[in-house]
This record gives sequence, structure tokens and C-alpha cells, in this order.
Amino acid sequence: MNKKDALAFVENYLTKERFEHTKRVAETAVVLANQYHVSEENAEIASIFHDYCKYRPLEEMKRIIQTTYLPKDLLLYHHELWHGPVASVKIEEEYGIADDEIKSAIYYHTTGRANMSDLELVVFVADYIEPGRNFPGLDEVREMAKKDLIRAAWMVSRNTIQYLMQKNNRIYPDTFYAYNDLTRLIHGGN
Ligand code: DGI
Ligand code: FE
Ligand code: FE
Repeated sequence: MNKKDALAFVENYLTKERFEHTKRVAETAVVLANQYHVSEENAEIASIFHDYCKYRPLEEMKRIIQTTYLPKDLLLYHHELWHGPVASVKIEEEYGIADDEIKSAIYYHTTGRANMSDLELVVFVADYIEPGRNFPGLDEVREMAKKDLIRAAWMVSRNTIQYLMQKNNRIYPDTFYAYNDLTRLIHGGN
């Protein structure tokens, strides 16, 4: 894949800030990929496309969820959860990317899931820690990402759930599955 072409393609769909975020996620993911022996190219491609459907009209995203293999329960949750799954379908159609590992790193970048691949973890963490972000507790996650990818992903998952609960938002099952699975990997069976 030609990186310049891919960036030019996604730029059409994004605001200036979102495009800058996308480039920073890709740079961050490349660093993590090298550190944790994940394909640098796959990490870069998944990152470039991870948010490219973020601004699709809600009706279009809804229709894609209704008419493809995507799980219908997404429609019962906040539309913020739709852009990853929708992008994983659209990149194949619109850009010819059919690689399942890349598609699933894009699919699960917002929620995570149980049994995440290393590529999925890299994109999930890179999206959270890219240098333009400013969440409470972020420095701790950035430090952890240098030492232990699983523990860093666990912090992302925990922080996201804490944040959503503070706002009285509902939490999609995959978001919990990610947290539970990462907690088990780190802390064992309880
Ligand atoms: O697209 P980005 O802003 O780069 O980041 P993202 O795709 O990781 O997250 C988008 C939003 O989705 C973010 O505000 C957190 C939120 N989110 C993550 N998991 C859940 C969720 N929102 C709800 N309602 N439920 C979830 O399980
Ligand atoms: Fe996103
Ligand atoms: Fe993002």
C-alpha cells in the first residue's frame, strides 16, 4: 500500500484536526509495532484508516450495520461505537483492503474485545496515547506503553469504562469483555 495515497484518500473524509490525529496515531502505532514485534506496515495501515468513517452520515452508518454482517446490537448503543465496525467494512469496498487482521484492528479500536491480537492492542493503545491527546492519567498510560503493551491496554480499557460510568453512559459488551480479559491476563482468574 502506498502510504501517501492512503493518507490523501482518508483526508477527504476527515476534519483537519481528525486528520492530524490520524497521522499521530499512525506514528505512535509504528513505534509500538517495532517495540512489540508487530508488522509495522499493518499497524500503519490500520491507523490511517481507523477513524476514516467517523463523519459518515448516521443514516449511512445505520444502513451499513443493517445490511452487512455487522452485529445489529450496535444500533442499540451510542453512534460513537459505529465508526470502527463501519470502517472495517468500507475499506474493503472503497480501498480494496481485505486483510482480516487489519480490518479487525480498525473494527475494535474504540471498544477493544476479548482475546485481542497484538496488532489490535497496538492500534487501541496508540489511539489513546498519541501526543495530541490529553486525558486524566494519560502520562501513566504512556509510561506503561513503553514497558508492557497488555498493561497499557488494560489502563486504556479501565480509564474508558471509568469515564463512561462517570457520565452515566451505557457500556457496550465488547468494552467490558476487553477489560475483563486484560484483567485476567494481568491479575489472574478472579
Ligand atoms: O474516534 P476517537 O475519538 O479517536 O476515539 P475512539 O474511537 O476510541 O472513541 C470514541 C468515543 O467512544 C470515546 O469518547 C469513548 C467512547 N466509547 C468507548 N467505548 C464505549 C464508548 N462509548 C459508549 N457509549 N460505550 C462504550 O462502550
Ligand atoms: Fe475512533
Ligand atoms: Fe482515533
